[in-house]
Amino acid sequence: MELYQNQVTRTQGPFSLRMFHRSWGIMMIQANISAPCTVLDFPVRDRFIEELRSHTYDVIGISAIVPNILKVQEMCRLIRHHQPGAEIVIGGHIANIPDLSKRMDADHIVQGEGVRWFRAFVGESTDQPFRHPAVPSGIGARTLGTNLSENPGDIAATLIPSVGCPMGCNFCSTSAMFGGKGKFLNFYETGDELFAVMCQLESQLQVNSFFVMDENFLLHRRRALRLLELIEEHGKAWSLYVFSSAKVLRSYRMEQLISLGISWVWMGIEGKVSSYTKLNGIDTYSLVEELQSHGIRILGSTIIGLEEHTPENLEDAIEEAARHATDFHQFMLYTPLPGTELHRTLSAEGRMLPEDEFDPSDIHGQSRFNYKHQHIPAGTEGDWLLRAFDRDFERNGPSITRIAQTTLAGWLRYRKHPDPRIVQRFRNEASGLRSTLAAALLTARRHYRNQPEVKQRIQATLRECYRSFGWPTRIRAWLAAPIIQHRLKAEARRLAKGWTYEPPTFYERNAFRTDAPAIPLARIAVGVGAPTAANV
Ligand code: B12
Ligand code: SF4
Repeated sequence: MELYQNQVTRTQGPFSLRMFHRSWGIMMIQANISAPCTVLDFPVRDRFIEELRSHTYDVIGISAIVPNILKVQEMCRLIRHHQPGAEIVIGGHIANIPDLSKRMDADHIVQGEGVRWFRAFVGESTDQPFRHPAVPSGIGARTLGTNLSENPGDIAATLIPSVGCPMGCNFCSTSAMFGGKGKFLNFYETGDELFAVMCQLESQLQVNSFFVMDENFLLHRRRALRLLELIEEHGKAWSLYVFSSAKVLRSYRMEQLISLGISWVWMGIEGKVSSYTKLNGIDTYSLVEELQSHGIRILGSTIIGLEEHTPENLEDAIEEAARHATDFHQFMLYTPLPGTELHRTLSAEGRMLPEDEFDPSDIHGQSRFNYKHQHIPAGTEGDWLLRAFDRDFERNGPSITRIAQTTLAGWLRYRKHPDPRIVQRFRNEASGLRSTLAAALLTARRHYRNQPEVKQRIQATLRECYRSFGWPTRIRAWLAAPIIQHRLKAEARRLAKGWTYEPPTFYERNAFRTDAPAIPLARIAVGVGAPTAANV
């Protein structure tokens, strides 16, 4: 349930950003049905069995992705054993497997949007408005061996405006699951609706930033521009973290992006040899550089193992990715997933590997191919992927220091902006630079004392930080750096011993479940047993 460690900062060791994300799909369903409902998120096997033994359910829904198929099979078996009267419903990305019903003992397989399906299933009207759960976007964040603050104001709210993506790239299982090219589903059609939800989340969770879980948020232009008008009208100093294709980003003026509060963008950077058109005609180097110079942090995403990749050109593709010097970089293996055009094409060409030649749990984009690549010898793909992570880290240093650099650039550029709302937004974002981030920079600079290129970049950011925020920041950094350095070393030792970071189990009922008041109510889903220094 980790985003950064699994697929972004994977080889950054103790500098990696660690954090969990809740299962938003089932939370969304729970928040939107009036039937009594309990969510058990991230249970271990024994906890799942305990729940089946201790409470009787009419319906048990399971949400999963394709690599978790073996776990879901086992869960169905356990349900049939302990609760033979329950109906089993399976949804989420796993439902894209065409013959899933033959592979497991379930009563319903639900492809696509689950809220409306569940409403219909339990006999409720399907066209009521969606109720948005109030969920912090990440839980248990830590880096450099230090748990990060989860106080109101330090966290972002999850905002889910839509599901699906109309771009319909042939390998994209998300687009495929919600109907493919040209199709998507808006939970909130207009900027007004979205703004109202954001205001509620702002007051309920005490946040001023939003992780916008929408595969191409800015593509819905009318909604985004109306939201911009309302944000301006109401003087909201909000930050928005979005996913966007480069082409769509370029269709906005920089002032619009800044005024809308776009402060973090997840963007595909497929490289020169890619045949995908979403980057056509766009110089991603200058785009990244320009966005960063305005304080917009970039998570670049590069696919390893595109059809055109060969052992001869992959080194260049990796170098190209690293040269973008994005704040974060995700690398993923090109993987045909069931339900996609790519999967159908490779199946027709006879290039998918027989299922007994791989473990389905390994097909998650970070380990191995499930097909025969035309040029990359089988078994070498995982090494290429690690090379990409390593090269990005080696060239650009820890992501935490890159974020500091971009955030500082934004502050320096906008601290005197005539609109106080914009100044406030950049002040909020830069607040960490006055203390913890400055200390992290000092720690990293000491750590990289023997790597001149990285050290120099960190040093320049740190100097600018001291210059901008003065002696109090310098003193705080000096005082905190030895502590962080100590924690960094301790974290490195823990990692070397094979320590893993696991999410806690969440157990929450909705307000309609009145027979078990002892189960915490899912109002604000911060949940039970969030990780603390004591239990990691
Ligand atoms: C957020 C996210 C994560 C988060 C959190 C996941 C979590 N806690 O469960 C993090 C970052 C941790 C993560 C990790 C991974 N992820 Co991920 N992730 C996503 C992402 C971007 C959004 C999912 C989401 O929350 N959407 C918003 C909610 C509202 O939509 P939803 O989940 O689809 O739910 C709706 C329907 O699916 C349905 N539904 C869902 N569950 C159920 C259950 C029932 C019973 C019913 C009826 C309906 C139903 O109703 C919901 C409301 O409409 C998707 C891409 C995408 N846009 O879907 C990838 C995606 C799901 N992840 C993917 C992968 C591969 C992974 C990793 C394996 C990556 C890695 N190598 O480590 C890990 C594995 C995690 C794990 N062990 O399960 C793939 C899955 C591929 C596939 N076809 O199976 C996706 C599709 C990305 C991609 N295209 O490659 N992921
Ligand atoms: S732009 Fe991204 S989310 Fe949309 S279809 Fe292509 S890969 Fe999927």
